[in-house]
Amino acid sequence: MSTLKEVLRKKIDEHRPRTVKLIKECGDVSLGEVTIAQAIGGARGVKCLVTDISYLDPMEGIRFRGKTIPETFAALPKVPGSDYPYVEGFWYMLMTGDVPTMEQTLEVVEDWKKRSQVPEYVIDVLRAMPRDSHPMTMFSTAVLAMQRDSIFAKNYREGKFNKMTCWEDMYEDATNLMAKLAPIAAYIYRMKYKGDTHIDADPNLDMGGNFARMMGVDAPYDDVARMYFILHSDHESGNVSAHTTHLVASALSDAYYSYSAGLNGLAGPLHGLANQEVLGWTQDFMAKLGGEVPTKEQLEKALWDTLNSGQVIPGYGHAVLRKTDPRYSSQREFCLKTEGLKDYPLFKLVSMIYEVAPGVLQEHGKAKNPWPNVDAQSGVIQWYYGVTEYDFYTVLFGVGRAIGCLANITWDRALGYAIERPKSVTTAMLEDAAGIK
Ligand code: AMX
Repeated sequence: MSTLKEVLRKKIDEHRPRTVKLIKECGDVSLGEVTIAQAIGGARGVKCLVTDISYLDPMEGIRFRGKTIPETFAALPKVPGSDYPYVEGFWYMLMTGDVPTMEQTLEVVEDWKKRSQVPEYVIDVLRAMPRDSHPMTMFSTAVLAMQRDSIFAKNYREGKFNKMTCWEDMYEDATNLMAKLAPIAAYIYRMKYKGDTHIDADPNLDMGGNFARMMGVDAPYDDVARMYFILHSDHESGNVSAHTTHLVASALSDAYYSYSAGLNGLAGPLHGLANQEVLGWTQDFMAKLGGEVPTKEQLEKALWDTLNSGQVIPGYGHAVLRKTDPRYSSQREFCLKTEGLKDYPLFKLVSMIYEVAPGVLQEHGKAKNPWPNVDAQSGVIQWYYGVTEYDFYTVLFGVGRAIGCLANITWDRALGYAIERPKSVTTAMLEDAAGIK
């Protein structure tokens, strides 16, 4: 039995009475009313989800288990010779709320290694797909294909479902899936873009190190991977990928069904695909100028042209945040401290967009948040290290996002969260409520 699972069991036992008490004794306490604008407008700001894995403050940005991004990076055990922590240690922290010791972290590293072998049938499924399928379609299909191996689904089928212990099956599925996602992503990448050549994992490396190796990209891409996966892991529960994963899991669907669904939401241009869109927009714009870095005036005009043609400026705005996304800042800092990257023309252009776009969006007057989100910056780093196939960027996001989504649905099971079923009303009912009929 792993230390992580034992610590998690203790945490779950301690936490359960809090949830039971809240429902039984305080269930009628109101968290606010729902307006017509919220009912039509994507439930923005409606407080109806519960998670302790992360919290998003509109002004401060994300905290993982109470820690800001710099605090998270500072607290976790680092990979020897690296400035960045083990992704495996971060998984331990999101699951339990505790910062693991090096020993506890290395236990997870070993556990993931044992579970990381991608089944041959998944490779067959990927190879049977048209090679020009979007990599997100391939990634989500690979996750769904593995559903046949779900321990939760098997035990449920065999009548072994138990409300108090079923989180353990979810935990096993979540860990098995987490350990395989990076190798699957790297396999898709090399099959689609690198002449179908593949590189085996090195048993001496951690998840981030092995991902860089299997992608075929040299250091410091291992650090980029660690940073990227941690930054993209979780953004509380209301975003499309996390909410979809939670919603599907609430029907007692297993981790594979649930996360495959979450990935399909992540693939949308208003969500995870935005990082691909940002780079596409930026590259097209530079190409029109013959590869030159533009002047601020040229950039301002291009931003207005985009808005006037009815499109959004990708990488800007957010449903909750009202300032620069600290995940953007963290990646920007990486660029500024990395020789070569800080003078890279594409980074300079992205920095220039940061100077110009918020003013343009403010003048345009629609977006509630004119500041950049995580996606405005991440593609530049990938491009710089030679991962130029930007169709693939959302897959990277999907590997990272799994950490948060899978930790969340493990806790959902542990706390017995109910099947999700909000109530609909008709347009006539809204008109009635508003007194305009
Ligand atoms: N460019 C142009 N218009 C924008 C805008 C942008 N970057 N961001 C918001 N707006 C517009 C909206 O389309 C909306 O217009 P409408 O009233 O005509 O429908 C209006 O401003 C109000 O929107 P909002 O309340 O500020 O944002 P939202 O909560 O509805 O949507 C988001 C949030 C992220 C979808 C939106 O800001 C957007 O489309 N941004 C660009 C895409 C992007 O970067 N997505 C990635 C987000 C992070 C992530 O999930 N990976």
